[in-house]
Amino acid sequence: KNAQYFIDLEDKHGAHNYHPLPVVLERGEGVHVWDVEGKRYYDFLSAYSAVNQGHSHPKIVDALVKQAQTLALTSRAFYNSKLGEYEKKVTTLFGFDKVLPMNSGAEAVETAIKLARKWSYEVKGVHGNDAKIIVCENNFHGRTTTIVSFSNDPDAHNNYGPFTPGFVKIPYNDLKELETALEKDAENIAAFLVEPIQGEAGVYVPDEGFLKKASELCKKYNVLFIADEVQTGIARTGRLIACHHEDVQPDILILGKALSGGMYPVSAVLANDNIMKVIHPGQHGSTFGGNPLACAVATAALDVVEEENLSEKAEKLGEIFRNEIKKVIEKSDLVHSVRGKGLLNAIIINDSQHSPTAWNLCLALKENGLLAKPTHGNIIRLAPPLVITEEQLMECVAIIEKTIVEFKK
Ligand code: IF1
Repeated sequence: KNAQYFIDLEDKHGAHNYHPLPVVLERGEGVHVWDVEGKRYYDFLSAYSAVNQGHSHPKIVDALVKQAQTLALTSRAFYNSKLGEYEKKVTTLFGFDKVLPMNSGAEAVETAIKLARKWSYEVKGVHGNDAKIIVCENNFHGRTTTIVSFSNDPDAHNNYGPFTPGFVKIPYNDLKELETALEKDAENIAAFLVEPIQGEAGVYVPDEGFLKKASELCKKYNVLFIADEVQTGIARTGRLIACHHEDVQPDILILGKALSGGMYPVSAVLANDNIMKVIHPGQHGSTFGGNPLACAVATAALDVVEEENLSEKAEKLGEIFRNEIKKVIEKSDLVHSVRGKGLLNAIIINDSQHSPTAWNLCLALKENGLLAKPTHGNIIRLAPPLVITEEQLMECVAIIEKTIVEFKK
């Protein structure tokens, strides 16, 4: 059975909501994945930063297998012997009183929105159904109907209405607009929801000080600062969460993806008691949220982040990577620039957003043994698992250099 067989099956029987690179993967280990023909690749997508700990990390696999053989799911109708210790670990590590466990990133964002609204009515004193949440242009927070209501990406948003009201959009990285929006309607605004680096928008890093000043503005107007660190969290940007670059502790922290090392869908919403206390039994939940398997996996995944110093590694290797890529850029006019933080980086291709150049470059990278995917046409995200060694990273730089230098439009 060759690659085409599997591609044809997906094409025939699966909804066409993705346009994958034509490679069929069947195995992964650390920074590598193998296709059905046995060819090995460096994974520079890391499942959108979910496999920060590397593919099939033995410690996380062990936790998964052991717990699956013991107890996988109880529902929250009963206590289980894994949840409490996991909750203690995750709250201690990130510095919050409480955690609310969910599964997907989008569910955790929904949870944060509900929590902020409820807090605004019951603690802040917003009236009726007037609560508003400030969000940013070009955000990506997930795919639910409420979340796509405040997306301005036409693909994510169009024809999914009627849309959920209560969101105010401002430009990203714009403190003036944030303060204007806060000032205009201070008594009705529950929260400011923001990605510390905009991932889907193309790894857009805000100006230094933006997060710090934004969080201070929120405090000034009694508005919750919600950080969506689903993609930026868990050491990806060189800190445990990207907010730590500016010593910001969000009021509500949203985690997902690499919280489980990509082994299992595990997401979380963290907040202190003064916020989390507004949710009482029966007011929010999930069949799978906080299940023993998820807790065992996430506990192991967080252990790996600490034991293997993945934050420090991402910080150091990210510096090296951007410096090396800058040298490559000088040798070619195909790539315009490189940007990012830690090991969440992107190169911007010197071509229009709708040109096929970035896609074709990704096909060429694939031929040379490295997998990456364009985002928004002319931007290619480069985000290897954080367990990559410096030697492996330099090998990848060489692959990227060779591919760029040899590339013909
Ligand atoms: C898709 C991007 C990454 C996220 C942030 C919440 C979620 C995500 C900041 C929802 C999810 C994904 C989902 C995936 C593509 C992807 C993505 F290209 F859109 F930007 F990661 F790079 N907050 N991001 O980035 O989490 O419900 O998916 O678990 O195709 O939708 P989820």
